Formats: sequence, C-alpha cells, structure tokens
Amino acid sequence: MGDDGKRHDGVRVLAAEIAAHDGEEVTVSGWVHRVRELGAVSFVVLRDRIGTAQIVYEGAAPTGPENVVRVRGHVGANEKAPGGFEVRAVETEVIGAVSGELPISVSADVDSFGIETLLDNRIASLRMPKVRAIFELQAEIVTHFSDYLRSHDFTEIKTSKLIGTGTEGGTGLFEVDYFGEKVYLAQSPQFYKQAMVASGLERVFEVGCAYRAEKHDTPRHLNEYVSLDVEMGFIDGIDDLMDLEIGILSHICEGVRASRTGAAALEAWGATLPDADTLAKTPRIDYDEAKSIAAKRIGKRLFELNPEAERVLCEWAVAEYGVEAVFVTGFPRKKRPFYTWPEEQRTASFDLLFRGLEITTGGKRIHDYRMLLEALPKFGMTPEQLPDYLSIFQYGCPPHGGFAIGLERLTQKFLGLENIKAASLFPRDRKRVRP
Ligand code: AMO
Repeated sequence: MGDDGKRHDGVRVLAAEIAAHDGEEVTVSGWVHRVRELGAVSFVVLRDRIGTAQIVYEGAAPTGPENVVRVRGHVGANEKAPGGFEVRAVETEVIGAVSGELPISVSADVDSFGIETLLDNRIASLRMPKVRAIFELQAEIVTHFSDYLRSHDFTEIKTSKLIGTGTEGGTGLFEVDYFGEKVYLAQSPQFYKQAMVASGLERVFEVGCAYRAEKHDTPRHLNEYVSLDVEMGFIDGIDDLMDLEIGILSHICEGVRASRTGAAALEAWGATLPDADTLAKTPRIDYDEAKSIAAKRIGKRLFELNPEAERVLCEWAVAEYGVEAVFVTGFPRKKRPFYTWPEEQRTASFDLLFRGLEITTGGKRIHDYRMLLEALPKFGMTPEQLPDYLSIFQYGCPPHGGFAIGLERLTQKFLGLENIKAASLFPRDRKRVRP
C-alpha cells in the first residue's frame, strides 16, 4: 500500500535506471521538467533526484511542468531518447499538483537569469538541476573535509552560536536580546575551539554558521556563512597548519571529483579542480613579499592586500608555480586579532588565496597566559572582558593553532561562480532575510 492507502503497481525505478529495465513495466516518480507536444504523441522529461527520463504519451501529455507525478509504463529502446531508452506511459497519477504558475521556468538556462532573479525566486530556482548541483557539490566538500579530519584523529565539535563577547575584533556583531540581556551571534567558534584543544581533545573541527554584521554588498561576503573550522594542539609553527590544509584540500578535490554528484556538478559548471600534486606546489610567501609582487603586477603602491592584489597574486602563483593558490604569511600584528601569536610587529599567521580570493585565515595562537595579558591592552581590551577565555590559558594550554575555510567561498571558487550568494542556499545579505 502507498502512503495514500491506494495500491500502486511496481516498485519505483529512478529515471537514470530505466535502461536496466528494457521491456519491463516500471514505475517512475518525479517532477515534470519539460513537455513537448507533437500532436499524435507527446514527450515529457521527468526529473528526479538523480537524473531525467523521457516519458512518451499517445496524444496530449496529461499534465504540465513541475507537477509531481507517478508514471507506470513500459520501458523501450529509442535511440533518440536521452540515454537510449524511454518509458511508454500506461497510467499517470499527479501526486503533488502545481497550483498557479511558477515565477521562473525551471527548465530554462540558469545563466539566462541574474543572481538577484535567482534569489528573489529561490524556491523555484533551487529546482533547477544546475543550481541544485552547487549544493550537491557543497555537501561533498563537507563530507570530505570531515572525513579527512576524522581519519587524522580530530574530533567534531558543535559550539554555541550565541556568545557574550566578540571574537574577531574589527568585524561587526549582530545583537540578540537574550531574555533581556544583550548577547551576540558568533562571528566564529574561535574561543570554543581553543577551549576544546585545551580540554585535552587536542584536535577539533567544526562545521557551523558564522555571522558577520558587515554592511558591504560584494560578490565575496555574506552576513551568515558556513565556517569549516580546525584547531590543533602541539604544533611547532604555522607550517604544520598549512601542511594540514593542503592535505584537507587535496582530499576534498579528490573526493569531489570521484563522487557522482561532485563530478556531475563540475561538468555542469564546466569546472575542474587541482590535484594533490599541484596543490602541494602552493608557495608560501611573506606578507611584504606578497605586497611587492602584487604592487609590481598592478603597477601601483599597495598599502594592504586588497581584492585586486589577491587576484594578481594567484595569477603570479600560476605563472611561477603552476598552481592557482598561494599562502601569504606573517601578517602585521594590527591586521590580526589579539589572540594571534606575535613575532615582533608581525604574527605567526597566514591566509590562503585560491583562484583570486582569500578562502582561509589561520595562525598560531597565544597559549601563554601572561603573554595574553600583555597583549590585551595593545588591542584596547581588558582581562575583565574575557574571564572565561583567559581561564583556558590560566589552567594550562599546549601551543596550538588553527584556521577556518569559508564553505561558500570554496564552493564559489570550485565552480567559478561569480557571486558568493549563488553558493548559499538561502543567503543573508543586507536586504535579504527571506526565504
Ligand atoms: P576570518 O574572519 O578571516 O578568520 O574568516 C575565515 C574565513 O571565513 C570566510 N569568511 C567569510 N565568508 C563569507 N562571508 C563573510 N562575510 C566571511 N567572513 C569570513 C573566509 C575567511 O577566509 N577565527 C578566524 C579563523 C582562524 O584563525 O581559525 C576567522 O574567523 O573564507
């Protein structure tokens, strides 16, 4: 019996599997993707979670685009059908009817719409196979990120997104009324991941949302994004962290390429990913050197590594090392949060630039309690503001460090998406808090 109490003939076969049922009666279920009426016959392209199948009707098609149908029919060969087989319909039942008209055509070319139209009609645009593919690939990124870390003895943690103090200095905080008390949405799990290294877990990672109340509207910023966070104890220096990140990214690229959905997404977007040998060539250059390379390529003096500098530095890495990525190390102390390990006026820190965009920030942290107390006033902070954070170090903490990769930025760069918002299911920007 089906959920509706009726008896249904046949077990559901996925659209992509009909070739294995040549000559048999099957039941396929999915969305009507496209209808082509030719008078005596009509063709329906049926879409399900994996693929599409051609359904043939004598006369008119019984239903229109986006209705959800269950079709019983006979599989037959037809060299003109996609995949070489089709289902000749015997019975069609609409099990999820469309009411009204869809605002955009799901079978249209994604690239014919601007990002705002796709987002203004998000519920409809998420049905487009090429749009859905972005999130299937994103799921693969998260899977392989997590798998790699688990297999290297990291423990997955989930930390609160409601916090009492900011963690990342400069960037804005969203305030939340917490039973009459002012608290904030977490900018990152920074303090918690450090607390868990010190707890004795030593190696932790988290996949979770981070919130930035930044007012800019750029193709690289979201107000809510997913942060792939890593923190590791007993490091000797930032090379340990950069080595780890190259290992993670190589595993992700490999895993995405080898997965059905990852490979399909790369194909749909005409994208390719670097292999492990290529990523291993990623150069590590000092901040000053990066600035002078970028200045030379841009043709003017640079005061900081702006988006244009990030772009030209990746071009330089391609030209010099054959890889579209570069680590920039040793950022000035005033450009990094108070918790970063200082090295005179510089810090033991790094960014990873990939395909022209910063996708990662990381560094070694101050694990020495006294050193931290000395650092705070330099950032206009007092120990009274951070009692819990300070107690992590007061109780004894190993040398450690970590980094965070922005999931949407990585997805954007993997697929060559122009705007980061395309890599967020339901993006939050200054104007957008729905759907
Ligand atoms: P940072 O603030 O540089 O560092 O963020 C780390 C990475 O997160 C991504 N990211 C964003 N993605 C989309 N929209 C945004 N507004 C946004 N802000 C940041 C980027 C960036 O490289 N606690 C440190 C990390 C660490 O040292 O472990 C931190 O949050 O890909």
